[in-house]
Amino acid sequence: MINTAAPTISVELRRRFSCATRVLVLTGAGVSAESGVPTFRGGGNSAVWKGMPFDVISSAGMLQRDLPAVWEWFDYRRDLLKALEPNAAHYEIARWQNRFAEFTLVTQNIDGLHQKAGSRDVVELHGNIWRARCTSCLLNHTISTTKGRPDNCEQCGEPLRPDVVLFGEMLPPGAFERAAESASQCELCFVVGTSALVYPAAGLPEVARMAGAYICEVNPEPTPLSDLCDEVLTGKAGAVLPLFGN
Ligand code: BJW
Ligand code: ZN
Repeated sequence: MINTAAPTISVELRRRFSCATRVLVLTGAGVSAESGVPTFRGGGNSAVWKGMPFDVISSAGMLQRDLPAVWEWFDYRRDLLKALEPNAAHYEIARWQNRFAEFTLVTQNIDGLHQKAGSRDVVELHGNIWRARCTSCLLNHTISTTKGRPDNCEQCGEPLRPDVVLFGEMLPPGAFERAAESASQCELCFVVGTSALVYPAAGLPEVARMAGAYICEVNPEPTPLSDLCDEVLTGKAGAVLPLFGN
């Protein structure tokens, strides 16, 4: 039988949460699952597009071979996303930015739901599905929910590509460095809704741990990071995170 009871937050974690000044939150696809965004791995939800696993279609190689197919996959996902709203986990994390003196939200998600919930200055490790980038001059273009996306750069006329980080691509300049710097200085680190399989993001909790931070994972399933954590809150982010506000 599945245990649906809310996990208990230890006295130690509550104490640290009330005293902390430097806090880092790392999120993954699971934080958006309760908004209706499919996760990548696990369960029956593993992303497949026209018979291709997501790590094939969302790869640097596929972009080289077939940019229109990559756009079709991202157009499909933007279409799904445009009606979706942040959930209780996104809103709770947004409240934390005003609670701690130094707060850094690092996300692997490209859906923009943290920002929609009010989070500012989010470190987006894997880009954003609501932006396109010129393949030549690198100019960013915002993609609106209402108008169609342009195919070519408004500055130089060359083709655009999704401004997301595909497998085998480098992260945006400075993004990982900023995240790693915050991880190396935080006292409390939450790891929420990530399978912790994709690097370099999955290495951030280890950086925080090495710096002496208390690590708390929030996930209904164990991950390769669970053993490294000081505390594992087993449950859905939308049910667990609001417990901190009470
Ligand atoms: C809930 C929940 C609820 C469910 N509440 N939780 C070191 C070792 C080995 C390999 C590498 C390495 N360093 C780099 C690599 C290669 C590669 C990599 O990591 N591969 C591994 C998979 C083996 N990394 C890269 O290529 C990265 N680039 C790079 O490192 O550049 C340098 C370099 C270049 C060239 C060669 C070598 C190095 C780039 C990674 C880009 C990842 N991009 C994607 C796709 C983005 C575009 C798109 O959306 O299509 O990003 S992959 C996909 O995975 C997506 C996600 O951001 C990312 C992480 O997934 P996430 O968020 O963890 O989601 P899931 O689905 O895996 O897990 C969901 C979790 O939620 C589960 O645990 C559930 O239980 C939980 N959950 N409901 C809370 N309600
Ligand atoms: Zn251009």
